[in-house]
Amino acid sequence: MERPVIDDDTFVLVLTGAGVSAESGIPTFRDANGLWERHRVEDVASPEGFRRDPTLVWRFYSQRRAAAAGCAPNPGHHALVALERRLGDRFLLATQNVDGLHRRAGSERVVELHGNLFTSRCACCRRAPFADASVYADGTVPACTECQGRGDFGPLRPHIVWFGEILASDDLERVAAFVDRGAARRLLFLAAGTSGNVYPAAGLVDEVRGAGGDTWLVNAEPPANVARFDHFIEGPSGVVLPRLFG
Ligand code: BV8
Repeated sequence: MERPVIDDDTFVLVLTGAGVSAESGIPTFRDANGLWERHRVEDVASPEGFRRDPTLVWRFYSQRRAAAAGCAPNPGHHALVALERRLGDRFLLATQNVDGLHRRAGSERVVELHGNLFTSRCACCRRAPFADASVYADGTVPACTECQGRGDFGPLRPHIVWFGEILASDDLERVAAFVDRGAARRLLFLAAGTSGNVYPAAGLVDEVRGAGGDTWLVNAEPPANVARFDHFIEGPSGVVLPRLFG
């Protein structure tokens, strides 16, 4: 199997998607039997859907919280932890996954581009997002305890970036700064387990290529954007990533 050269000058930016958690038992989005086959994305993962039916949205995320809490990181997650320990600040992991499995595996330099399943925030007030593993299976829409009574009482919502919402600017800036630092030395980009359908994450490969970086993709099958990568390794990330970096 082709393997990337990682020397003392190399900066590695990793982008992961749902495929990396598939071997932990977490369903992907766009595969057969994926989440978007059973749920309309505009109903459960958009601000308009939440305004229309917050009960449905909380049921969807409650089910996912309950399922993810029972899952454990797999060898793909652990291989990225080992790579980070080797590279230190020359490593950054940008994940589209909200399941928290990278951090549970031990990854520290992590940017959760699409938020976190086990964090909630108020839909109305400026209260800081907070850790929350609550499951609302009975149709409850949780209320914010901080703005209640001050006239702008609002429901809590999952701390997730929904379609049509803007990703956190400090997260995007952290990734862009890493690309700049790596481009000044030797930059390697690895995407794993992602179909390359969702922007801005799907555009990262083009940014890295524009900066002169080498681009790798590990995926169970060739996705539509495979031609935008310099190297493609077909296979399950839980098997391929430990072989690449083990
Ligand atoms: C925004 C909720 C600014 C979280 C998610 C540019 C061009 C076109 C459109 C746009 C554009 N820029 C912005 C857009 C609009 C939109 C977008 O991208 N639309 C697409 C669909 C065309 N983007 C946005 O709205 C973003 N916001 O840009 O703000 C803005 C705003 C308004 C107006 C202008 C600008 C916000 C995007 C946030 C999306 N949030 N979901 C949740 O509940 O989890 S997206 C959802 O998709 C998940 O977060 C997920 O992480 C993400 C990406 O999916 P993947 O991870 O790739 O998963 P998928 O199932 O697709 O693929 C899995 C792959 O793994 C498969 O290929 C499979 O073969 C493989 N696989 C399976 N098993 C394995 C495996 N591989 C390896 N090993 C295995 N074992």
